[in-house]
Formats: sequence, C-alpha cells, structure tokens
Amino acid sequence: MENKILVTRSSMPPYEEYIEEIKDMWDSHWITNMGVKHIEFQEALKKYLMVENIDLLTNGHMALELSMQALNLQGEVITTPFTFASTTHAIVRNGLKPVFCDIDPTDFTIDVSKIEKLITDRTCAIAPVHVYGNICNIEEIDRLARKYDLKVIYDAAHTFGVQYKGKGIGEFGDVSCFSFHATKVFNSIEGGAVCFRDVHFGEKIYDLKNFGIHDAESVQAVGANAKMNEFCAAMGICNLRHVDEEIAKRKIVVERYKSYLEGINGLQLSPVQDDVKSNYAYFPVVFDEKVFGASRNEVFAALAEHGIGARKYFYPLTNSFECFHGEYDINETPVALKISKRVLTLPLYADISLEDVDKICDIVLKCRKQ
Ligand code: T4K
Repeated sequence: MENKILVTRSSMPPYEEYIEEIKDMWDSHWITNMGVKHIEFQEALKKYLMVENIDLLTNGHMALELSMQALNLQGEVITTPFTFASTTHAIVRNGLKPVFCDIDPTDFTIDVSKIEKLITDRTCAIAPVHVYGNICNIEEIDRLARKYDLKVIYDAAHTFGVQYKGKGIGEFGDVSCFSFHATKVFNSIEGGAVCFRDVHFGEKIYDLKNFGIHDAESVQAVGANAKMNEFCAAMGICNLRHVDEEIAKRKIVVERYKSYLEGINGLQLSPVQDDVKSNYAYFPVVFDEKVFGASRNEVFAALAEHGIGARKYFYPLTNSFECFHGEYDINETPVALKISKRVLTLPLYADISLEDVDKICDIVLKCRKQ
C-alpha cells in the first residue's frame, strides 16, 4: 500500500482538530441517533450546499433507497447503467423496474433526447446521475418531468458543492442524494444526505431512516436504520472547514493533467460545462485505441505495473451485472457500453503531488505504439 498511488485518498482533517471535535462525547455518552453533532453538521451543510431542506443519512446509497421509498414510487424508473451499483440497486430494492436510457457521449450523463421514447404509462420517475461532477441537462429533465408528471431523484453522489447558475446542485429535482463516502471530494467517513423540495417528504425520510418510528408509540412505515452517527457527523464538521481548500487543490491537479493530455489525438477528457462551478471530483479519460495507439486496458495495466491504481469507473455497466441474470440488453445503451469499455479514471485527490501527476501522464503517453 505504502508506495502506491491509488485512484483517490480520503481527505482527513488535522488529527488534533478531530480529537477536539469528538471530546464532548466522552462527557455526554451520546454517540448516535440525531445528537448535537448531527444537528450542527446538518445546519453547516445546508448553508454550504445552498439548499432549503436537507437530512443526513448513513450513506449515499440509503439516501437513494429511502428517497424512492418515501416518494411511494411504483412501476418503472428511467435511469442510466453508467453508474455505481448503488443507483440501479436502489431502484430494484424498492421493487421498481429500471429502464435504461443511454448516455451523452460527451459528459456521460443521461442522454435527454432518448428519455421520451422510454416513457410508458408505468413510468413513475427518472433517476438521473450527475457523473464525475458533470451535471445532467437539468432544464430538459425538468421539462419532461412536468410534462409526464414524473418524480426526479438525482444521484448527486459525485457533485458535492457543485453549483449550477449560482444555485446549489441539490436544489434541482424532487430529491438529490449526496454521498460523503471516504472516496468522495468531501467525506464524513461514511455518510450521505438527501436534499428535497417537499417538507412532507422530509418528515417521511426522517422516520424511514429510524425504522419508520414516528414517535415512541407509533411506527408508521417499514423503515430501515440509516442514521448518521456522531463520529461521522464530527468528521463531516471538520472536513467541511477544509473542503474549499481541497477543491482548489484538486483544480490545480486537474489543470496539470490537462496540460499533458488535452488535445492528444484519441483521448477524450471531461468537458467544462457552461454555468457550472465544478468540484473536480474525478479525472476520466476515454481512450480511442485506434487513434491513440493503446487501449484503456493496456494503459490500466501499464499504470498498475508502476503501482498506480487507476480505476475503470464505470465498468461493467450495471445492466450487465450477473445479479440481473440477463434481464437487460446492454446493446440498448450502446454509447454507455462503448464508454465503459474505454474509460479510465486517473488518480485525483487534493494532496497528490504534481510530480506524481507528471509521472502518470508520462506512463499514459508512453503506452502509444509508435
Ligand atoms: N451513486 C454513485 C454514482 C456513486 O458513485 C456511489 C458511490 C453511490 C451512489 C453510493 O454512495 P455511498 O453509499 O458509497 O455513500 C467506491 C466507493 O465505495 C463508493 O462510495 C463510490 N460510489 C465508488 C465510485 O467508489 P470502490 O469499491 O471503488 O472503493 P474502494 O474501496 O476500492 O476505494 C477506492 C480507492 O479509494 C482506494 O483505492 C483507496 C481510496 N480509499 C478507499 C477507502 C475505502 C481511501 O483513501 N480511504 C478509504 O477509506 O467504491
């Protein structure tokens, strides 16, 4: 592990800062179930993410799963297979049917021109994913949702702190689900949040994350246990103090990568999106083997030989998972299929040295067969 450069590395606050933050708990003995840290973290996040309503959960996955339950969805949900297992699993675990839409070849989010023909009388919602920090076409999704009376649940796991047209990204759709997992731009060790429009939805989520318990003598829903504990909330409070600095450092790393890889024939990088304040979450590179002179898998192997752990996010597509027993046809999402076979996310975190970035780019470029 020691000399390896991995795809990411968790941001940690100064040790003393965290110890100071958790000290009170040795007096109070209150370590979970919506304690003071939970409340403080939630308020701080509400401000930082610029959202009206927010609730904390144990992770991003439970944010998605319980949101779909709270919305009382039934039938089909239009989504994409170019995502982490979580998005699709949240749909299936709610007894809903995922209907896979293809992705846009430039920003890897749902291709809005292909949504309408997937809508049937069984469609109840759209679950689009903001991928790598790139945001979906929010206006068009909003228009379709209104036209067909559909709910919109954004998977915003990759878009912590992203703003669109000066608004927090969590303000769009009916619900946006964030992840604060250790591998994300911002972490609370494990953690997640839902940002939502409807206060009634908020009341439901609050109950659902606590077994559906409404009060001491009334259990109104079949809920789960998805409460964020006080140690995670304390980590979140500390990391939030440093997140702007971390994002600024990520930007420098991304610019360094671009200085080597932008404009190279056969390499496609993530776009800079209009009106978007980015969080520099991931650095994906799509390799066109014929033009570049090396395949994604060859580059992956060359990096691995040097102890560099790039990752194939997102490969395989979720609609090809064994657990679905061939229920879905991957050829119905050809762009997603093509990108998933060609994409590699290169190491990106605030403290990666620019020398390491240079080394990674050098290895990538040397893979080309002359
Ligand atoms: N929706 C989307 C679009 C998502 O990407 C995710 C999660 C979710 C929903 C669900 O949110 P959560 O329920 O997780 O909050 C990782 C993460 O576990 C997962 O959170 C994340 N997406 C996904 C993209 O990546 P793995 O299996 O690739 O993680 P792992 O353990 O291989 O870690 C990757 C690298 O991170 C390691 O090589 C080193 C570094 N690392 C990892 C850990 C666990 C650290 O530096 N510290 C750590 O503690 O899934």
